[in-house]
Amino acid sequence: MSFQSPYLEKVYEKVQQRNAGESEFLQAVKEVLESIEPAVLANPAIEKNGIVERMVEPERFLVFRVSWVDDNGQVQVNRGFRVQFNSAIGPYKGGLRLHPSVNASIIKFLGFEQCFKNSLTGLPIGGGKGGSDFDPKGKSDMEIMRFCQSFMTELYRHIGPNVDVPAGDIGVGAREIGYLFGQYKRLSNSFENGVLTGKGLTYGGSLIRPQATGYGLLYFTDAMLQKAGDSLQGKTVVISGAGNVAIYAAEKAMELGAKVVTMSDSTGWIYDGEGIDLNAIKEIKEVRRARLTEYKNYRPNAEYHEGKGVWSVKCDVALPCATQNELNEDDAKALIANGVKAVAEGANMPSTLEATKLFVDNKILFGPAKAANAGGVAVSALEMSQNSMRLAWTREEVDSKLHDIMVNIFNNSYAASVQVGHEGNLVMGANIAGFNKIAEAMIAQGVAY
Ligand code: NDP
Ligand code: 2IT
Repeated sequence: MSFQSPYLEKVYEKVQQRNAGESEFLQAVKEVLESIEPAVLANPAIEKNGIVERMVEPERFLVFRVSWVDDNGQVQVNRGFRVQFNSAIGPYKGGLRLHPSVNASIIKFLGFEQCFKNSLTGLPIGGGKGGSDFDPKGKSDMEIMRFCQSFMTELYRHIGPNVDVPAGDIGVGAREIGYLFGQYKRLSNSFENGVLTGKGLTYGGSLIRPQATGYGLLYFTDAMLQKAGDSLQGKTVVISGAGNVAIYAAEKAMELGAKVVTMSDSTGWIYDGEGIDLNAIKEIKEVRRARLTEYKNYRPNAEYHEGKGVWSVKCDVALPCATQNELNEDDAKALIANGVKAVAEGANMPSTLEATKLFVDNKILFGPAKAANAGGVAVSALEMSQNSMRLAWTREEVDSKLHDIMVNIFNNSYAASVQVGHEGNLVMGANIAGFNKIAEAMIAQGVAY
């Protein structure tokens, strides 16, 4: 193990024992512990107060059965999860993921990362995450509704506007949030719309929330490029994914003068040298919930390839926006060999540890997920503010707050990287800036959990 600090070494050993086999969670913890080392060595109060061993252990981890009836009258059983990771700086906050791969390791890695991300936003939100191994693909609206109602029938007793505020993630958008909110309202007999974010506009949703993660990612990428005296104007951008984050990342990249040439889904990827037709993507993915194979019907000159391949395309900027560990060491080598200037993570932990190290060592402008994709949860926190006030801000107001938050996250992460003598290493900078605020709040609140 690569720790200088015997304290961190000991904490990480314990994490490995306690969470044996949970590869995604261990990966996320390892990256954070390695990068906060200078902050831990510089402040003896961290070890004295047992901060790191408390941060790596969730405050609460709920696992529950979700049974529902499909359209054929068959009973189906899924497993539901909610991790309430850290409430030092605010109510637990984080999305719900519906995907067949969901398990304890994935929920815990996402919840752990969320704590630092939420801290970086500067807003009062703690960290949480949840979801289920339910596969939304091919399900009817009624099946989605029955699943969401059953899921909420257990979850509702554990959440609340001042307790834990779920939102969307993979497989969860406005449709699912609507069904979840309807069931919460019925069970609690109370219109508390601050309990969920990502809601529809008619019942307390915020303008710009659907766009926020993608737009925020580009505001962050723009800030990285500007610091290096560059901009997005005229850049070639490759994007993976074709879901919520990918679509609005592409939209903002184009608005800022770049050309987006790829997108992907879980079966294949498209290359469109003339620039992706985003209206076609929105119709295929948002309206019809169909496959990217259909893109050729709109743009006959575009290429469709089965499997994975976005990172082999020559580009200036790469934006992984699909899922964890989708960009490995070989992909990073290919991107670097092709002259990539900036990589910013729209997805959570899309780069493996080896790929991240290559980007950092080669001085590629690298925006780690916790910092670069924080725009989604930041606007969720703004949605909570609007719900508390019972008022709604305009599109321009929300967008300008989002922009300022992303620039602040970049500046704070950059400043933290300078402070520890690793100027420009935003992996260290973001982890340290996020960590320090939570640590200070935990120390102030004493040892109760
Ligand atoms: P969506 O469900 O809208 O889209 C996910 C996209 O990624 C789809 O194109 C999907 O393909 C693809 N994908 C998902 N899983 C896999 C997989 N195992 N292999 C290959 N492709 C896959 O989700 P989001 O856009 O909301 O989320 C994308 C990423 O961004 C996730 O990592 C999420 O945690 C992260 N994120 C999301 C935020 C949000 O506000 N929504 C905020 C911050 C981060 P297909 O259509 O075939 O399923
Ligand atoms: O990973 C994330 O930050 C999200 N899925 C958004 C969480 C939120 O509460 O808006």
